[in-house]
Amino acid sequence: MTRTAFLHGLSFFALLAAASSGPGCGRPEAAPGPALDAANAWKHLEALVALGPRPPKSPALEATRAYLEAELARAGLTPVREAFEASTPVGTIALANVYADLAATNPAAERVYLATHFDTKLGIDGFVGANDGGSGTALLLELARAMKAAGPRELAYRFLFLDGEEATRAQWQGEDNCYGSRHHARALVKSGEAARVRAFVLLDMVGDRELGLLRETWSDRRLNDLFRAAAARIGDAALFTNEAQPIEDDHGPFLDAGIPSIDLIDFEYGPANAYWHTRDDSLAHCSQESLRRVGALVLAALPTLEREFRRGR
Ligand code: 1BN
Ligand code: ZN
Repeated sequence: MTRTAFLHGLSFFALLAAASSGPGCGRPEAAPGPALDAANAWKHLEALVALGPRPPKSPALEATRAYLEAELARAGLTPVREAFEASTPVGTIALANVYADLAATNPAAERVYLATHFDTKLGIDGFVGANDGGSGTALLLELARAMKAAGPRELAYRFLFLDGEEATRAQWQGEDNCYGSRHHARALVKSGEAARVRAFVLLDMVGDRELGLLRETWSDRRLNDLFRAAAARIGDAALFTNEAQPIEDDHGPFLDAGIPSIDLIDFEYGPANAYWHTRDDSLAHCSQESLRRVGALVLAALPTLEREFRRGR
């Protein structure tokens, strides 16, 4: 057979395969990745802000939990409410995390956490936490929807919405903060499940209109590098600033549990962070585009994380 006839034969089979598997390619196409709809995330943010401040014991905080459960169920996931009592300087408070699991192709697969907090800080008039608490929650709901719609991945995922992140006192001191994350991480360690968690990714204050994620220095260095590389790959290296700073946040208890963790956070909210924990943390200072950029970053980073990130490496 001549080379031309051979190629001709090949192209005949290629055409057959292309006709059955999609345009322009002779082999089955990879399943499309999750398609994030930033407008959906923004709608969630508007809905959360419309509930008003979400501090401990408020009806708005309970309405937020109910909203999370309803939206996770609408996405085809099964929400789980993890209720617990937190002993705080202002007394014992009933709190509840909400989470939903996305099973992997392999039922024995390890798990990655995508997490955020949804509460707002007590005692600040008009503080609705559009960015602080709202943005991560809105984006994580949309990530959960998009990832569920795209089907199972190589690793299992848990979408974890944390309660009680904010301190009950004015100052962030000692253990008066991160109640939901400490509760969840403690239970993971107790059950032995912590050893099967590949990584924990926290989204906090990711809706700032003038977005700039810093290098949070408690976070796992390899995860910091992995997310920066992903930003560069999608042509959005500007998503990260050159700032490096340690910030205590909900990733702390997971780091303490030996789980590689990262806090994706913008901690320059307004001039000299002037909007943080004030009534200026509003929709007007957030943008749909910022949610889109961080969502795209997370989705771009996950395949590398799944492929290259192994515990103990
Ligand atoms: C993030 C959002 N944090 C609180 N609300 C964590 C934090 C704690 C940030 C102390 C800076 C200082
Ligand atoms: Zn806060």
